[in-house]
Amino acid sequence: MLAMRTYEYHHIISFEETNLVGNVYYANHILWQGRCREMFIREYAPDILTELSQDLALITLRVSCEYLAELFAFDQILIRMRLGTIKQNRIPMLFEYWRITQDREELVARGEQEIACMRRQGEKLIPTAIPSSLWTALQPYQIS
Ligand code: SSV
Repeated sequence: MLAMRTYEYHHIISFEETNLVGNVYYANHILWQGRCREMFIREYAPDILTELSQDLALITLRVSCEYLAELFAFDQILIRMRLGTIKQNRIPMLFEYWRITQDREELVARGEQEIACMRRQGEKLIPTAIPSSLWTALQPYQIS
């Protein structure tokens, strides 16, 4: 089987992300999905940032997370992002959250989100093709 390529984002959990009980507040997992996709753009298609300040809009259509284990301050997390099946202007992303320790990697959460490429036209949002730089950056992550 052909292994699907992943984009990796590393994160070390801070006390600011934990709650009174000491474990990570659930909403942070969604923030990390956001950081992961942004770092991908920053690394592989930075011109998208300029476009976003003009008429491009990358609209988040859905987000989810399935929590498998509690996380704590100083845990080292590796987020692996995979590309789902692109349909028209929509880009689905799949996330695996791994806790990394000296001797093992533990799957601690799974997530998904989908964005749509749109352009602002006055008050309206009009569907638009995936911008070419982003499309090119995504190609190595498509399963053939
Ligand atoms: C302003 C804003 O909302 C930015 C959104 C950024 C979206 C980035 C999407 C990147 C998708 C990357 C998919 C890569 C799969 C391996």
